[in-house]
Amino acid sequence: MAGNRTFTMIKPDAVKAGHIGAILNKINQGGFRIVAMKLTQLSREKAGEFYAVHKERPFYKDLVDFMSSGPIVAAILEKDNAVADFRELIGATNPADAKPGTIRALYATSIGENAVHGSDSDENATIESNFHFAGVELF
Ligand code: FUP
Repeated sequence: MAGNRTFTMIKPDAVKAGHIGAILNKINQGGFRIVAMKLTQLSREKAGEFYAVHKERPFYKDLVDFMSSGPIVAAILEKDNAVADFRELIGATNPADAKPGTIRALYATSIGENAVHGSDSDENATIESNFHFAGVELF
């Protein structure tokens, strides 16, 4: 079952710009079922923990500042081949490289403020889902 789930966040830029509804629509049209979802805001500490893998990268501080700058929507999504199919739906990390019609091509403004997160492996999907939804009922 873990292989059929991925974790996403609609990031502060997209929430602020009023794109929650449009992005959820793309997610549903892409064949994903929402099994958990919440509107929340990450503290700097929690954002730093979530992106700890990037701690040594030059963009880490900006990333943590940005991800804790406003509300996000966190969700767990279910579909066959969820991780890979969702990465396809969101497009490349840099919206300039994202295929037309992908969520990042439509709604991201820069590589740093790129509208959505999608897990990059089944293992990380589980870790990231637990990070936000440990103990929460999944539907
Ligand atoms: P992705 O898996 O597509 O979200 O991309 P990464 O895990 O490589 O990067 C995570 C986040 O770090 C990105 F969403 C935005 C930020 N980032 C930058 O700000 N600059 C970079 O050069 C790479 C990533």
